[in-house]
Amino acid sequence: MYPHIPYLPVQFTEAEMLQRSRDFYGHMNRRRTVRNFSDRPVPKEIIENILRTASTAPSGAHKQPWTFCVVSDPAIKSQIREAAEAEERESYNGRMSEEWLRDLAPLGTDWQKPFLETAPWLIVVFKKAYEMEGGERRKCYYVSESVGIAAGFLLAAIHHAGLVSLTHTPSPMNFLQKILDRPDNERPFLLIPVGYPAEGATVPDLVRKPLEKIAVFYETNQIGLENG
Ligand code: IYR
Repeated sequence: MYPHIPYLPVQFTEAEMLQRSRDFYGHMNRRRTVRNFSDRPVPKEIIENILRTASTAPSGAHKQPWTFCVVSDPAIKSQIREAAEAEERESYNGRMSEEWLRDLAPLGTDWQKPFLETAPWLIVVFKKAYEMEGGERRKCYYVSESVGIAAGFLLAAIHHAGLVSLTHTPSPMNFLQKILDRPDNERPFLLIPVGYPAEGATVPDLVRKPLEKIAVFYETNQIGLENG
């Protein structure tokens, strides 16, 4: 067992919590997936802090089953773009269903992925199907859940820093394992370009579902109690 230490609670008054929860929602609601990136450089230390934040995510048995591969090398970015576009070209020209293409049409995406070279940093998130420890295979648990949560923290940290990201999922993306020379236990999960938005960048004017559409509350039935 780990030695246990007192939890240091982050404490606020109810009024402060109300304000903070509102403010945080307002801040997160401004996050948008951006597809047009500026090539303006972003200091490495900002990226390092963002990655540290991502790695604070909870994970099954605290295995932290993720590796973040961070690419700024233009030669590697070009290789990634070329391989991603080759797969995407095939996907858009036959591998994706009619329904899928219709669902994507409002977003205006296509097989071309210039942002893979323009964005100053590409973060490639790998999930670890298992871990190697001293030549031995060790299990990881709830890997997709854990890495999905870490990726969520990553996107929030990128936004919090004032940068933009794109959750890109070239498919299939095993080419990333080869280009980045990752071991057998690591599988590519998401490819996330990070940087500043291009000047004049636009985003689709989409609407997020209201609370009533995304949440169901089960509370004590006050009327039932009074009558019962
Ligand atoms: N991977 C492709 C297609 C794509 C799929 C979904 I679902 C999106 O929300 C957006 C794009 C691409 O990156 O273009």
